[in-house]
Amino acid sequence: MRQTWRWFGPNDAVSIDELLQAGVQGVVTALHHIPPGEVWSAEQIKRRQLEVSVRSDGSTSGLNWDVVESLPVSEDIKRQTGDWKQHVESYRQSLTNLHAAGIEVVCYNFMPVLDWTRTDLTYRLPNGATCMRFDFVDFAVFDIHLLKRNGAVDDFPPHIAEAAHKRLADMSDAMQASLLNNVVCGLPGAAQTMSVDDVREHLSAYNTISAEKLRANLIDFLSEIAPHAQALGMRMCCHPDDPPYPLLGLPRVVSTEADYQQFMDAVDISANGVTLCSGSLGARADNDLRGMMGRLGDRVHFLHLRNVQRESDALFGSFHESEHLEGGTDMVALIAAVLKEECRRTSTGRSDCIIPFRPDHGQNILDDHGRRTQPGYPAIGRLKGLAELRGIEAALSHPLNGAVS
Ligand code: DNO
Repeated sequence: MRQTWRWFGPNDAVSIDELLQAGVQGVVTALHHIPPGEVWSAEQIKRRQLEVSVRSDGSTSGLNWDVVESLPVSEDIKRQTGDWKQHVESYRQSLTNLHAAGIEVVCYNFMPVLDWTRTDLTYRLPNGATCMRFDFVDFAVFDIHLLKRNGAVDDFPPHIAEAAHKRLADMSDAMQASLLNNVVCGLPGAAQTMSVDDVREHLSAYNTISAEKLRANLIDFLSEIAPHAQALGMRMCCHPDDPPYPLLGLPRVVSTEADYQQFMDAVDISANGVTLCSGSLGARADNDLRGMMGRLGDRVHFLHLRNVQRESDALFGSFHESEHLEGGTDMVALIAAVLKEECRRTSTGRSDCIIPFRPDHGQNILDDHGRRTQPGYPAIGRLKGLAELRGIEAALSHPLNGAVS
């Protein structure tokens, strides 16, 4: 397993020097400033590679840009509207340019409008750490009462809608503003302030797009892109919906093993693969992460290892981001499945037998409090996660352990 780390570029509050001290082996990054639909030029890619390759004193870091996360898919491609065909062309060109720069693994997602969604970015745990949380009742407050989306009330179980009604009465204006802000954090352009009207406009563009249509559009996109990636020797890997169920009346088609199986069968080549995110998928009780690694493993090109604590027995509901070895996913079992897949690949002579993973998200602990990092991406909380995951790999790979062979 290759120990990678997400780095948001020179403005990231966690520096390349710090990544080295954390023992990171490779970098996951993206050209976040380039809008979806535009080409990533060879020059811009080179510039980011250079930024990854040096420490603050100008000496070489020895680190490479291993994985792209994400090469974003434009909303036009997802809906097949406007200039979508041009955007597909740009996507192919970006892949060509990335390949020329020596980068092979590209993560993307196919979530309409939203990327990830949380209601609280600094949920306080009993030990003083903070983490991100999705509270189903708060989300219902947002959807039914702040956004006032048509029909929203019918999308929640009656007891949740009722609880939201009661909770709203106890929420100050400041609390409502903060809830709104937390939810829109996962929207495109969230760095700028987005109003409720902006959100409504984004949503209305999907009024006529059913889940079937979105799935067909994903398959069309992959039919164009994956063979190109395959010819270049690259690997595309689709990140799951986070959380893995429909929100705000939007369709979602990458939430379960069956979803993955469907679009992988439709374009049945190895370049059409999976980003196995145990945190996103694990928010849903019926996703069996270890089994998914076993069954889809051949096409898993990238792993996000984190854990969530589901807060109810419902299939969908509230959850918070737990420590990497706590929560609903048995991380030891999952890593054992990853190591087995790596052994299998080695025995068949595959060149991609070492799968990159990153410790996904982390709780804010110690000096993370007060450091201005991206939500979910603190330095120390992630380092703790990485260290724990690395420990599992070391133990399971040790000759004394007969479990892997
Ligand atoms: C959140 C991330 C996602 C992910 C994209 C991949 O922390 O896991 O934003 O990068 O969905 O396309």
